[in-house]
Amino acid sequence: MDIGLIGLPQVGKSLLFRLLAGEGRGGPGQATVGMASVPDPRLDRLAALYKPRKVTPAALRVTDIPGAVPGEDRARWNRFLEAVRGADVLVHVIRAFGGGSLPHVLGEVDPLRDARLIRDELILTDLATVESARQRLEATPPRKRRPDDQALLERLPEMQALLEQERPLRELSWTDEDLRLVKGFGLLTLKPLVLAVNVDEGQLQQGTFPGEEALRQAAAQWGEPLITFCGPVEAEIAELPAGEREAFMGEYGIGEPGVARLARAAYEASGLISFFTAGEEEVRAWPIRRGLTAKQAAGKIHSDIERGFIRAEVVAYEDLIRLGSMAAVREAGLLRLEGRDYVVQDGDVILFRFNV
Ligand SMILES: Nc1nc2c(ncn2[C@@H]2O[C@H](COP(=O)(O)OP(=O)(O)OP(=O)(O)O)[C@@H](O)[C@H]2O)c(=O)[nH]1
Ligand SMILES: [Mg+2]
Repeated sequence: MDIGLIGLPQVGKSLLFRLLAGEGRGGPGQATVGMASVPDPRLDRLAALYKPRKVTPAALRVTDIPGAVPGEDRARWNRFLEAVRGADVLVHVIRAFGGGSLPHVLGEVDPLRDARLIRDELILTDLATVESARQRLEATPPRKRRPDDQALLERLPEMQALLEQERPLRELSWTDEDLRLVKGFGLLTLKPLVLAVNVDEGQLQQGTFPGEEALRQAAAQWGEPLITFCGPVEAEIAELPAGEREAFMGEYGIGEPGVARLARAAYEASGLISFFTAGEEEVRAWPIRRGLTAKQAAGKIHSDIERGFIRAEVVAYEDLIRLGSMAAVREAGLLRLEGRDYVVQDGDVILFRFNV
């Protein structure tokens, strides 16, 4: 799963990237790649219970994509789209922070305009892709069409109609089979998108930024989560010793770093859930796609555990925390023995039994 940081130039993407993933790998003008951990308060509670040697949060790949202005530099814009194709979830970083010494690339600071601009460009790009695929298939004589072509021809007009209404493809309902059919197209508006608004210190203190209400209304209508953060303040939080962070954030009226909320929003938007493994050695969160079976989830840990799967011993996170120990869970009859086809739920704490 790869989160792509997208947006106009000079909005704070690279600063956000460093906050999420540290230095990363890549060159000037190229997409930079790193790993971001996804903070989860449940993991901390489990760690407090087990006091393990090691605590491992879920992690996501993050790509910092150099910003581009639609319609300005074709080559740069195409490089931008190419990088966007490679991401699974998009975080659109939008500038709300005020002028100062750095003018906005489009002049005025206007968060809703920027959100619309990128959204509309991604929709237009998909429309062009869908139209040309449709024309190509319609021009192919029926006897020369490949097995998938007929199914595609049935699906493409609906996609095109939606895009023509300036709405993204993620609004349609997609089966795994549909997704397989369009996989090669690299459609951009199928990807979940999170809006990340970069505010300045004054706006953070006031708890709002100019244009917030209009942007929130649009985001709600689009079904896109919206997170605000202040790059420079986040950088200060990250530098503080853990014990001083809470008091510092309290001065700004925030309970949790914006980057933590953002990582979690991207994680949730991508359709991932977490199951946990917990012991004296390690407490760990494992990201999986919703709907995976116990046997498939075991394979995320090690292929041997999947192959030799016997059963999963499962307790819900809430039950374990409420009762305070595995022994108490067992006594209360809340430790479930599940077979290979059990569908893993978010927050399951699992011990896999297997033989190799
Ligand atoms: N005032 C203020 N300046 C910021 C903030 N975030 C970033 N900047 C400044 O904006 C400039 C650009 O920040 P970057 O993070 O490099 O921007 P970017 O979005 O990666 O830009 P491109 O890589 O060109 O697309 C830098 O000079 C930062 O210091 C912010 O929250 N407030
Ligand atoms: Mg950058």
